[in-house]
Amino acid sequence: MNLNSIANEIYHHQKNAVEMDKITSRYTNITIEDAYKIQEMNMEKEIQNGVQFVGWKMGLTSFAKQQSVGVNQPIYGRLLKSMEISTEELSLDGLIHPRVEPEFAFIMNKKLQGNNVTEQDVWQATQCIMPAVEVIDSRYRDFSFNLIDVVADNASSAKFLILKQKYTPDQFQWENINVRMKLNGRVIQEGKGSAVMGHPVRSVVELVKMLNSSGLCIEPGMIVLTGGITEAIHVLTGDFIEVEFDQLATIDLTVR
Ligand code: OOG
Ligand code: MG
Repeated sequence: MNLNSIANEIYHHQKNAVEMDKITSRYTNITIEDAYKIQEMNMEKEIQNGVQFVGWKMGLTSFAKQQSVGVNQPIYGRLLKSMEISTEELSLDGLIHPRVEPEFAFIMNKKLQGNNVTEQDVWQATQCIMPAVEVIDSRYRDFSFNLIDVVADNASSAKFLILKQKYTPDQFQWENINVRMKLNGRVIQEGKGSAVMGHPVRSVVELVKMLNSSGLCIEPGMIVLTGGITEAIHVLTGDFIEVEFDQLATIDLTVR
């Protein structure tokens, strides 16, 4: 088993938007550490190409998300500047079978590192919180994978959109914010901030601890997506998605 060649294979499928078979069905000895290593190797390729590494995403931090993909523990992935979309138009070019999910984005202004980090530490390092939408797109056939597969595929990262409106950490009780996703005018997912580990701030705490076990950290200026609040919804060309964050804002997405 050669991690470099597995990383190259996944990278090819990410870049060409072609489905692939799970790596765990072919490399039975592969470990979760190998999967994070593969993720890192592929991010290094992007950095070599001049793409900026802008932050981290947590995934599978809510029961709804864990249930929907059948993986029952949180994972993290890497966010690149090239994944960010800034208009409320979602192009499906380069995507296989995308899904959209509501998230909170934390913008950090201090370094966060170590195994003893607390919620208090995270609040002190949070510049602002913004409503966000993540577009995930597993490179695996039928969007089906296990823990190791999805980590190696950068936690299904594809695109993300962060609203311009910035909120200070103390402006709302984030665990009480209700979120609704409408597809073509019909509500199809509903959730609440508390769906993310009881409170989205805990997702950032958990991220710092997970990163620390690989000698990594959150750097000042980085974005952290704290994980889908509801299940993700499949989108097709022509769909209109409204993601409503009560008391905050609505993100409209037109799929092209
Ligand atoms: C894995 C990525 C999960 C989230 O917010 O839970 C994720 C997947 O569902 O494909 O981004
Ligand atoms: Mg997500």
